[in-house]
Amino acid sequence: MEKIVILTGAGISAESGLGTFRDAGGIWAEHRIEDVATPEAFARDPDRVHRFYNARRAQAAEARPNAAHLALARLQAAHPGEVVIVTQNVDALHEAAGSPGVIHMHGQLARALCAACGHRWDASPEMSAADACPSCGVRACRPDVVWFGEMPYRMEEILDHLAGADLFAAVGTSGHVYPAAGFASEAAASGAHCVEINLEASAVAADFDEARQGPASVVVPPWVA
Ligand code: BJW
Repeated sequence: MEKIVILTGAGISAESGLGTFRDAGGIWAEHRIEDVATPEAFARDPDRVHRFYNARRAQAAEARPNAAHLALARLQAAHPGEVVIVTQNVDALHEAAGSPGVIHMHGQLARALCAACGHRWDASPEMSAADACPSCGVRACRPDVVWFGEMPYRMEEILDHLAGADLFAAVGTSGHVYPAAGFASEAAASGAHCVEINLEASAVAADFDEARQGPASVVVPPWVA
């Protein structure tokens, strides 16, 4: 049984209409990271951070999975238990495509997190700093996403998957954000064949054995077939 680990980034959702972060005109061209994607930004101005994520949540709710999400779901269905998808994306497009067990290492727009007690629940479309936690009642509700300086979710499980991988593929991620940017080198160290699928070479392209360049919706379907 072959073990395949697929890391996805914002590029896989670009053709579903969701903006990437670092491409020209991307999210970080419109918003400064220090204003919206750090714990300090949230402590300073929670309303601004909630406005940013409420807008992204509304946009994500309109998006539909594209041919790349659908192809990865088909790959999982064809090889039950052999294909793990780890996504840095906070949208739910892999789930909408039918992928089971997706690991959301940077959290999910659709979930809320209580900064006081750690309770999680389904986010309302318009979250606000005044929302009370359904468990402890404290008004410290934040989006359940991982900001710079915070520990990505389920790292031990991800590192175990990488250590056992025969094949590792990264789809639509720039390789600028760690620890995800280090996954190819982790997987390669354990003997996995590493494939990068992207419009262009990422910042960590040298860690891969093979590159397939082009839009994910064009490159991924024949790659999984
Ligand atoms: C297409 C396409 C198409 C377009 N088809 N392709 C080591 C060295 C240096 C620094 C650090 C380090 N380790 C940690 C750090 C600090 C920091 C970090 O990485 N800083 C760097 C910027 C230098 N990392 C952290 O703080 C992380 N936490 C951490 O490390 O905790 C400690 C720890 C220690 C030990 C072990 C484990 C942990 C947390 C990072 C959290 C990132 N959060 C964000 C926001 C999430 C919520 C939200 O969505 O708002 O995550 S930032 C943003 O970047 C988001 C993304 O998931 C992430 C990655 O972006 P992604 O997906 O790669 O998108 P882009 O836009 O960068 O690239 C898109 C790509 O797609 C491009 O390449 C295009 O070419 C391509 N593309 N269209 C195919 N159609």
